[in-house]
Amino acid sequence: MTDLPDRLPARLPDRLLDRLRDAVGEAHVLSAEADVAPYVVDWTGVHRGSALAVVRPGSTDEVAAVLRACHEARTPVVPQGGNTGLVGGGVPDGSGRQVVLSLGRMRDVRDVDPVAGTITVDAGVVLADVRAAAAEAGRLFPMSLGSEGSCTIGGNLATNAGGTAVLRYGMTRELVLGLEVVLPDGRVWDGLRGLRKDNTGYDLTQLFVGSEGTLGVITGAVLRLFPATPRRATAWVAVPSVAAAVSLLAFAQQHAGVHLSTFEIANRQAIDLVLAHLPGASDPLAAPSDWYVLVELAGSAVDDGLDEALESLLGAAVEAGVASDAAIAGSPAQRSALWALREGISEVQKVEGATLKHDVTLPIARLAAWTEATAPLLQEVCPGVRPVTYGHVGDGNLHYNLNAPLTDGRSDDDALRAAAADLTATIYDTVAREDGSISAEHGLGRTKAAAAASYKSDVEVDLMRAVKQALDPAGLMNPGVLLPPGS
Ligand code: FAD
Ligand code: 2HG
Ligand code: ZN
Repeated sequence: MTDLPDRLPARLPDRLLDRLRDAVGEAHVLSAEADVAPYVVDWTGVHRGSALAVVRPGSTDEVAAVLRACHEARTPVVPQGGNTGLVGGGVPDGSGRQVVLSLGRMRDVRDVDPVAGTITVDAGVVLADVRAAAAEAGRLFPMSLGSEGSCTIGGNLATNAGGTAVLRYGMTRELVLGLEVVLPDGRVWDGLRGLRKDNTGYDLTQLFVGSEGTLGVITGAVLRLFPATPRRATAWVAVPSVAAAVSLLAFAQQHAGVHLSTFEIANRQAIDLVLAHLPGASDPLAAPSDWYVLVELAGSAVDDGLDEALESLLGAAVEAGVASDAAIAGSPAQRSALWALREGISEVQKVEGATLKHDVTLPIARLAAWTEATAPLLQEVCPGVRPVTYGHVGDGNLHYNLNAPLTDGRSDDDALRAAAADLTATIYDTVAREDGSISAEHGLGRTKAAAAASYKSDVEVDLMRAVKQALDPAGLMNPGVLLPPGS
């Protein structure tokens, strides 16, 4: 790949800034430190960079003009949606030479077609707004993340986001039919087709899904809609172990079939943090348990009896010893309270102190043995480290996040930071040995690009580099993200 020149000609930034202002209007090119600040730090607060400017185009044509100008000036571009990514992929590096391209002004729902089952949106539309537009048309857009009030469809597509509905509806890549993308040189690829069947060559749509802003800027998408699910039955279930949770999953699949829509796990440590830091949170069960599962069944208006089905499957599970207790939501408010226990975990981990995130996935059959074997290894590396383990157990995906040990009752963040590299290596090595993946749903960003390359075969890394070279030969799109710097 062509390397960028080490130093840009001295006058170039000014000329580039003028061209960017011409492209999107002066008000939408931010360069004052205070204006740029929110765009150069991520949600975790861990990834911080600096930017030459933040550009906020209002249309696909404006995105194209921005990319043309940056391409001619050989200036790297970092696409950014809601800036909720957890791996540092949406914020610039520390060089001050990168332009952040925010999709925040591109928020139009272009079309909803309930009969075809499609919704066509700008990439900057917030996920919750896509879900609301679908609901208004009597349909469901199933993707659901704790960040859905801020993250954008462009970011979801660029990271191939997962979330709590993957079990039933699949990852983002299974929810998209077509894309509109601005290429690194400013050309526009209009692939906004809503066809279910289209075998006319390489699947370019899927190439851009999960590309984390390294191949182009997604500006629009045609997404799939599903029948609405107004009937829901939700339970918070105490289970003695991860092995029991996996057995309960098999039970639930057997008893509830297609109605099983959510199957999320959390350990007691996670729930203790929620109870300590989330206002209004309370434990729905009388006695504490090592592990919990949030189970939800969902169906259409004709699917009566979901509560009874859930109750009977949980009764059978308790009898079989795979669950010890359960609380079934008796009202929408109780359902929201159960969901808050699960969805609040990321936020309360941050409040508690330094956190080391690991978004791993394993074959479901090996999940329990891996979890049991790994916990003591981590204690050897960092005594007292607190695994806050939760996630999408139905997909084999655990957020095996670590909070710092407590010293005199306070989070000893320095101890966690000192041991971070060894803790992460322990987790990644054991996951790799069990044929798992070191990024299930958050992507690689800047945090994991090097590690991922080291766990992949040379052939796989070469293929990824070849794709990057073909679409972005000047290496201007989000350099250092997904592939390690210099590759
Ligand atoms: P950003 O953070 O802005 O960007 C993410 C990446 O996508 C960057 O590499 C960026 O360059 C690229 N990008 C953004 N927009 C575009 C575009 N239009 N074209 C090309 N590239 C683009 N993730 C999950 O998968 N599952 C979860 O359950 C989940 N829960 C979360 C809960 C919380 C509380 C938080 C804070 C995050 C969570 N996330 C989850 C992570 C995050 O929300 C997702 O990765 C989301 O898809 C990112 O969307 P965004 O718009 O914020 O993207
Ligand atoms: C979730 O499932 C998200 O809640 C966030 O993927 C996980 O913050 C995290 O590590
Ligand atoms: Zn998750």
